[in-house]
Amino acid sequence: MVPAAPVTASVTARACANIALVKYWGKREGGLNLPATGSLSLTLDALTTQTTVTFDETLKVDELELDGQPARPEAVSRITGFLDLVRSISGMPIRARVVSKNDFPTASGLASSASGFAALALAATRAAGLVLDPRALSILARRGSGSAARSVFGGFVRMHAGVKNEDAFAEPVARVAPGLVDQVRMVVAVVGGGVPKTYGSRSAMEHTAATSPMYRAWLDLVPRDLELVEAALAAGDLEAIGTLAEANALAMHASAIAARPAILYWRPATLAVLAEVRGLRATGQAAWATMDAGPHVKVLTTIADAELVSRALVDVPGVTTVRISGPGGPATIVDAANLAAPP
Ligand code: 2P0
Repeated sequence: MVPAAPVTASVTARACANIALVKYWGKREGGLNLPATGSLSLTLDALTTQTTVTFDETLKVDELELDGQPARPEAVSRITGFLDLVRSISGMPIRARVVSKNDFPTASGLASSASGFAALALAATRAAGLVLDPRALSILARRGSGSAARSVFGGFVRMHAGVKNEDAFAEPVARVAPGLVDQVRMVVAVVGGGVPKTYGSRSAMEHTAATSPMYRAWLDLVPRDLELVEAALAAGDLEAIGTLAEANALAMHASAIAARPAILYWRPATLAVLAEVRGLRATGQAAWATMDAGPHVKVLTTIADAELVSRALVDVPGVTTVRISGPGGPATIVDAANLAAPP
C-alpha cells in the first residue's frame, strides 16, 4: 500500500487518565489484550498525557522520549509493538519518534498507561493518515493497555469485555443522571512521592489470575458490581456509586493480596488514608476511596466537599501531594502538521 501520509507527518494528542469505579483485573486467554470482565471508569481532567508522534523516514528504529528522558528498552519495545499495529492497519511503513509527557508521576499506579496509550493511539493513527471512529480507536488503544480503551472517552465510561477483538471496546455510560458528572470530584492522594511501583499491573494481574484462590470470586463479582453501578449512575445515587466503588477496589486488592506470593501495593499511609476516609464519612462528608495498582488513594467526593476532603488528606502522614480532579473529556488532537488528507 502507498504511504497515506507525508514522511514527516507529526501529530500531538492529549488524553486524560481514568479511575475505574469497577476495576479491570485479569485478561482472557487468546492474546489481543482482551479483558476477563467489563469495567467502568471516570475520566480525570487533572491527570493528562500529551504525546507527539512524528513519522520520519530517516529513522531506523522507533524512538521514545518519556518525560524528557530517553525511555528504557522495554518501554520502547512496547511502543514499537503498538506502532507496528498502526503500521499494519495504515500500510504506512515508516518508523516514528514518540515524545510523551505526563503531568503526574509515570508508572506509579496513577494510570499513566491509560492516558499514554489513548494519546498514542490517537496521535499515531492521525499521523499515519488514518481517522478512526471513537470505537475503533478504543479497540486499538486496548491493544496497548486495557485501561486505555476507556481514556478515549470523557466522563463516565463503560468498557465491554466482549467476546472478540471487535466488541471489546469502551463507550460513554448510556444513562447518567443529569448533572451528576458535573457534581463529582476525585481527590487524588499520592502516597510515597509517586515512585515507580513494585509490580507492573500487567504481570501482577496475570500472577493473580494464575495463583490467587480469590480470583474466581473476583470474576463472579464484577458483572454484579457493573450492573449495580450502572443503575446507581442512572439514578444519580452518589452514595451507592461510592459504596460500590470502594468495595470493588478492596475486592480487587483482596484477590491480589491472596496471590502466592502476594501482590501487595499498600503502604502504611494507604491504610491511614482509608481510615481518614471512613472518618470523613462518619462526620457526614461525601468520601469513598478507591485504589489502583499502587499505594495511592483516590477519593470520590462532591464539588461541595472536595476542598475539605483534600485538606484532611494532606495532613495524613505519608501523603506527599493531594490534587483535586474534575471529570475529564475525551482524547483530543492538540496539534497536527504535514498531514495528508484522510483517504
Ligand atoms: C483499572 N488497572 O481498571 C485497573 C485497576 C489497575 C487497577 O487497568 O495489561 O495497565 O496494559 O491491559 O490497563 C491497569 O492495567 O493493564 C488497570 P494492561 P493496565 O484501571
